[in-house]
Amino acid sequence: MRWDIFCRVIDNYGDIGVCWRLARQLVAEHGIAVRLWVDNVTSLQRICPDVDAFQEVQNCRGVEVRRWTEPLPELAPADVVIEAFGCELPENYVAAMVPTVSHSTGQAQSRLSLARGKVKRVWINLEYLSAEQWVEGCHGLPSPHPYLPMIKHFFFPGFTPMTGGLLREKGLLMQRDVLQHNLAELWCQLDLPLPISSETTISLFCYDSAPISNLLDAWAASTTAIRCLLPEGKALGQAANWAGRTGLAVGDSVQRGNLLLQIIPFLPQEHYDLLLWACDCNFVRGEDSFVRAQWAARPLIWQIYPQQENVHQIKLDAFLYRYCQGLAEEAVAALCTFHHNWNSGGCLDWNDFWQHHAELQSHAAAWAGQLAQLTDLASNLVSFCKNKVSSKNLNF
Ligand code: TRH
Repeated sequence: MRWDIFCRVIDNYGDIGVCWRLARQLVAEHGIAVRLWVDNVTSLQRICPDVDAFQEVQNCRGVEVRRWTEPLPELAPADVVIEAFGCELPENYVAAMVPTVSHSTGQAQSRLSLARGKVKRVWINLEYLSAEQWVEGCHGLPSPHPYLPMIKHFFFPGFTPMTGGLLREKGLLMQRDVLQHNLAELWCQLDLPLPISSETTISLFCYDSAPISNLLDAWAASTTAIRCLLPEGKALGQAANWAGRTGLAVGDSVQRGNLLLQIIPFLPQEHYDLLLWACDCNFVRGEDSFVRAQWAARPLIWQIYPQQENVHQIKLDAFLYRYCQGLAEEAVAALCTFHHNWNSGGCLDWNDFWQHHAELQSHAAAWAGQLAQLTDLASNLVSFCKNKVSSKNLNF
């Protein structure tokens, strides 16, 4: 089977982060030949430094990475076409996808089919992740093309068996467990010093709309020592202002009160996982880091990607509602209050939140265990597409 994944980088790294992870997993675990079309190869290079941002076509980790330019070169579409996050496929590619249904039979039809590639093709719109209830009802639904004889299917990631699930590589959790039991090795792989036992380590990945100064102030006033690891990126400007510096760069550190703030490089995607596994608490954002923080089985604070008319607040609450099941009332209140304030620029009471850290930690581990019972997204997607291909109806 051959698959084409199309990814348009809107902003940030989430779209390509998800597509890159999916592409690698399809190759490594399902033996699928994947072409990943991305309009901004530089963004991919940021999360995978082995990628050459100037190449039109290259092979990286078994994935054929191709710059998406329009019009796309004339080529035979793959058996499965993934349109990531409604990115809209190139017109000439869609035209080439149209099935070659002929009324002739036998040899004539099969020759025609061969000439234009396989007739049966699956077209998937891979959607953004949401914990909202309606996702279950929409996952897998068909959407007929307005004028071409083709059907696109919506595939929704999610947190329940009625959805497409979450990306999770084979062996990921075992690898996490091994390294979380050997923290010296984990910090060594990150090329960072092993924290002292009384220190709370926190990774911070957020948009610059977050109340970063409030957070750093709250940490400086923490009752216990905190080491914050801040990867190079959008938050650096605000952190520099807070520190009273003209700028902050990789390698810089600032000590204020009980907080030691350290600026670290933006890590390759696999190394970022290690950082999440290593830290006691992770501040994450968007979609992909948010999911990876859940696999890290450590307490997390999520900054959701802001949407118009505060639609994101509904998505945030839908997640909190699911995540908080089984957590004691006081910890729920502290977790929700902290999330709401972090996402709306409110006042942050770190000590109130972190007093529940032991409970939050065991809850994070239980949550990850519960999610691990679900089939992973790549496997669900492969089964879904195989089903569609074997369906009797040519147009599915
Ligand atoms: O970058 P994001 O804010 O992406 C967002 C969201 O996906 C959002 O839903 C989407 O609409 C918008 O993009 C366009 O956050 P996200 O999803 O966590 O993606 C970040 C990626 O960067 C993720 O794959 C992890 C990776 N990363 C590294 O590889 N190294 C690092 O050091 C860090 C901090 C992140």
